[in-house]
Amino acid sequence: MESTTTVEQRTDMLSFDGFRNAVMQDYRIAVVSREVSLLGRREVLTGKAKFGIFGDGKEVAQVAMAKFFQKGDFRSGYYRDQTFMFATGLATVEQYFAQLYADPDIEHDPFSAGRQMNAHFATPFVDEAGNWLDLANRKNISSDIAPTAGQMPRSLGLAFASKCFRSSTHKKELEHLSNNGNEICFCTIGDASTTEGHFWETMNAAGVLQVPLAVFVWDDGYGISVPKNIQTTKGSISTALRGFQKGEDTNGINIYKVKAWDYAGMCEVFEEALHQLRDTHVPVLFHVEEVTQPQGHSTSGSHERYKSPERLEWEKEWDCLKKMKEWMIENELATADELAELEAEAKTHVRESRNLAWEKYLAPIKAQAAQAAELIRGTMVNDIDLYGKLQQQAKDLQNNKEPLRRDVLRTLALAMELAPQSPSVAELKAHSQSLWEESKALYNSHLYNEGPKSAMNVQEVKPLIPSDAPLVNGYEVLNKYFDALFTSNPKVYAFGEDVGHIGDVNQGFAGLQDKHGKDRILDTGIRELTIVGQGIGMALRGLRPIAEIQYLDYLLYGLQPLSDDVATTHFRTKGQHSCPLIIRTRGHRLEGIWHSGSPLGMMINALRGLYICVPRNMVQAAGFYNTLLQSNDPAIVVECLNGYRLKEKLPSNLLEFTVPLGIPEVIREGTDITIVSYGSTLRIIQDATDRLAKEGISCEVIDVQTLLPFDIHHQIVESLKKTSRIVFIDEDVPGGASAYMYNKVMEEQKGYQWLDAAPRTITAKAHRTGYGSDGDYFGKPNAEEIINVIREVMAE
Ligand SMILES: Cc1ncc(C[n+]2csc(CCOP(=O)(O)OP(=O)(O)O)c2C)c(N)n1
Repeated sequence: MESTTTVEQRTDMLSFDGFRNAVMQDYRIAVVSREVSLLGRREVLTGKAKFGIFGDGKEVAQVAMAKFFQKGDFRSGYYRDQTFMFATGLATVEQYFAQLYADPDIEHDPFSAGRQMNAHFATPFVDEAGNWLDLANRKNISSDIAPTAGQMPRSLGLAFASKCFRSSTHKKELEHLSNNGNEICFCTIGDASTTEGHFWETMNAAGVLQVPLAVFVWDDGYGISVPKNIQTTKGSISTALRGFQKGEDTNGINIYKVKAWDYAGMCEVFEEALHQLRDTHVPVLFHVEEVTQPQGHSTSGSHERYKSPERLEWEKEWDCLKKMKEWMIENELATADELAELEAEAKTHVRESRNLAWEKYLAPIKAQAAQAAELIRGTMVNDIDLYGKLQQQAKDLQNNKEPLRRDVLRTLALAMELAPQSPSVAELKAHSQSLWEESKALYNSHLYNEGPKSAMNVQEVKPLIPSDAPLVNGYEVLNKYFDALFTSNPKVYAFGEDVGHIGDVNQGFAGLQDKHGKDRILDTGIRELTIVGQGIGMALRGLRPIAEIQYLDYLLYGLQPLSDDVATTHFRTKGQHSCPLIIRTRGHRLEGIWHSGSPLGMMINALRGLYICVPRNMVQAAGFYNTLLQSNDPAIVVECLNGYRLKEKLPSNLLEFTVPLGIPEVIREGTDITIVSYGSTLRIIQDATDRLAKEGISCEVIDVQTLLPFDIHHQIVESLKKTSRIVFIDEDVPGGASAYMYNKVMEEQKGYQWLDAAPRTITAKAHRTGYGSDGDYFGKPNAEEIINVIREVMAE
């Protein structure tokens, strides 16, 4: 019923009847969508859903826009786009309501399996085994996120991927992913969200890169209550962006202004501009003005609080549905009666779909409640009072008209608390346990890939180091590795600041742009946020981007999309998207406040959903790249800043060897104390432990190699069983990643049982590290400090 305009219809549109039918169909979708908003809000206000945000006021603009969204295209949008979803045939009203109710059945809410708030859409990009679907032949929706403008960095990457596909020399191999890079990324954003830096960085990068990005700004004049004159210079995003306008001999973007109530006008402008964009890859921005928001921002408040009576009156007068209807009648495309009939039918359709969604959402919970009530009713007790209470519990549960899963579990728990001695408790407990397991699959799964594309399933292959293996600088290991990698895998791309022409600041890519091409290994502007976004979009489209953040200290600029977007991608789509983005960066100690960063605590807390690899040398780093490239999981590899000029033996199986994740390596065996660490600090530890050995203290040094995951087979506790003493050392702040390692070993591995002395952490200072070698010495853990602490532990 809500399918988009087909090719046949388009051809048919050349006739008056065909045109009329297409317009009627668009109007119908717009009316259905409005009804969804009205009814959806009521569902929240009557308590059937917790929160609602709707697309009323944008209906006409979105039916117009949807006409030009073709197979292969992508959307990176936000929560106002329900009409577009209905018009493209990618969502039904029933599915919409299922998501509003947080229905965890993916058959009911195919966008997020109840994990996302309403109107956060997605279509599948990968199958259950993690293989990319034929995205070139599908209409593709990248999963929405709630942070304003959070869709922008990703939109750049989705569009940039078209450019990669167009220039690829392996088009045949990639034809299920792209048709010669003809795909546009449609990006939607609210006018107030254009205030975010994300918007400006993305527009600038798109203007420089010349990628097929179409940005639609829905301008309703407000960001919740704050009007646009407080949001945007000159109160107009298209005016503010004027300098971005592409000239005849310049790059840039094409900017158009349209009115949200002007169906015919929008169709005309969108068609022409998008047709050109597909061909030329010159980005476009449509400033869609005079948008209304009839029900206000969301269910959390009313717009009467901040809109003047005049504005409210204007919104009624210029409501896009009203205007479209007037236009249709004026142009004799329909009579008022015909439209009234269509509107009545639309209302019925929405109500019926809503009812179906609610019934389907409730059915399994009701079944759970009935089954639990049955069990509680049958609980054997020999106290009449207790019996009565249990019967009442069962009755209350069964009579609950809108039970939640938690009500079922709570009632079962209360029943067991009431009658702990009952012989039925075992059965209640087992039943409860099975419900917990079922709920885990619904609510707690898919943080990472769980199937064949999990990085955890990659088999270890040891590096082969022949006896005559050349001893080379660390950066040369990477350089030779990347050379082999780019020769063998056409899906791999690398980009970042100074990565292209000079081959990165430490020469890992030196000479490789000349060899493999400017379109595979490339420089970017200084824009960590959109470097990450560029990688996200490429990864979602089936490429294998290695996005470089020049120094770990600058990861903060790109942390938001990594945390909000990448880390949640697999979880929030319940495995329907994979984002195998690799962030390559370098960190730990070097010089001064902003080139010594080791904020691993920040990262492991913000980035659950990514793997975090902290190789101690470049051979290990290459091994991690190989492991990750065989999987669909996203990850960060932190190379040691001061390791590029240290000598390493070059393995002969550069593309084959892998380093497994979560497997620590004992790099020095000992019997008196276990030292747990990673990265650059290991070299300081080596000095300290050599000297401690002379005093007769035998240290076992363990390199954890990855922080996420952490020691999956609990090897560290095995070492602790032997030594009974343990120290965790790193260069993060006190209470950072060292505290995380401590917690893992003490709590998860139950290490506390084996201690003969208090466990310790040795970390950097709370302040940043001062400049110069003494700044480093007094700011980061040093050998003398390590020796002193270990002597103290040994003396306990
Ligand atoms: C980073 C961030 N800051 C604040 C919010 C809260 N918030 C949600 S929507 C919104 C206003 C957005 O206005 P606009 O971009 O004009 O879009 P509209 O909702 O009007 O369509 C705000 C401030 C958020 N979701 N994300």
